[in-house]
Amino acid sequence: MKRRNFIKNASLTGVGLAVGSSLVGYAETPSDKSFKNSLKSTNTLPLVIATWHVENATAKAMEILQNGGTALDAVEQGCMVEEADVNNQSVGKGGLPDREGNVTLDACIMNKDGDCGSVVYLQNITHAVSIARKVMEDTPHVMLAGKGAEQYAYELGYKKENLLTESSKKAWLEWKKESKYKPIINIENHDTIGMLAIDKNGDISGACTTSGLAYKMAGRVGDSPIIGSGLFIDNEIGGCVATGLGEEVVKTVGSFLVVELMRQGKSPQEACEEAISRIVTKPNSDYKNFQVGYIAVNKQGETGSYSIHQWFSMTKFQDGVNERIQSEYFLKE
Ligand code: SD4
Repeated sequence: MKRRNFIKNASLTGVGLAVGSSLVGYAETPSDKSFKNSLKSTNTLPLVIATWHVENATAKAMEILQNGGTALDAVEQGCMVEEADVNNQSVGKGGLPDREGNVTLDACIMNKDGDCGSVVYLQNITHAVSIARKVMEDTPHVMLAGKGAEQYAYELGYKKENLLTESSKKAWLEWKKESKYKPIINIENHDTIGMLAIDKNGDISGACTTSGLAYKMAGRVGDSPIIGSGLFIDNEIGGCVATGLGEEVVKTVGSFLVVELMRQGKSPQEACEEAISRIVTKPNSDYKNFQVGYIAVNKQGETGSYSIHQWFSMTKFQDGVNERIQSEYFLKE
């Protein structure tokens, strides 16, 4: 049984690699020498990558890195750009609410020393990522939830805010008419933000922040604040962040898996593809109906991204170029 699964997984990974190689931006196969060289030739530091289409966020992070700031400062401040953007309906202020109309935020952050902090089910505070950082730096804990996290934010001087904007409220009221729950694939191509940065010293940090799935059950927490699932950093190896249906990421401990695969010698691209294959090869996987995407960077500054469905993208800022890179994907139809 184990052996059969192993073979099944191995062959599917092979499919992912072969299919991926024919796509956007990659003319050669992954085993082709020039393909490997092209990945290696772009590894100048500092660099920042983020999930989805978030050029303003990566620009903010790069500004910090260029001024000699740490990767930790860069990912926090980059994520804060999206948290404050009321037009982004899946992060921070303006995020779509749960079924009861409450906007609840999940976020986490991890630094070069392997320290981490997270907040789950945080309400009434826009900058969840900053509270997560404070949990990491100023408390003896890793994770604060709900009222405790909110109370901690007030103690830090944050003010209570209404995170439900008029347009998110309108969307929720519209949804309530039928109350049909189905994860939305690639919502507006602009979703949960996960960000990874390497600073001038070569140190890696990462952060992730989200309002979670729109119209989730009250109390639901996704992958984004769960260290190892939504985010993982190992400064010796690299980092990974996830987006999409958090339940599936949690079940496979996705980001930790990607970093461990890189430790074993896989490139960031190969590691992301293998982590997606673990999801889609599960018996009875419903992967046609949900999206998961990973982005990853290794210590050498090589990057990769992969998703189940088309239209996932990564924003990358390196060598003065801040660009959106369409991700390779598994499901070709
Ligand atoms: C969650 N992973 O709460 C988040 C949502 C997300 O793209 O990333 N959507 O499950």
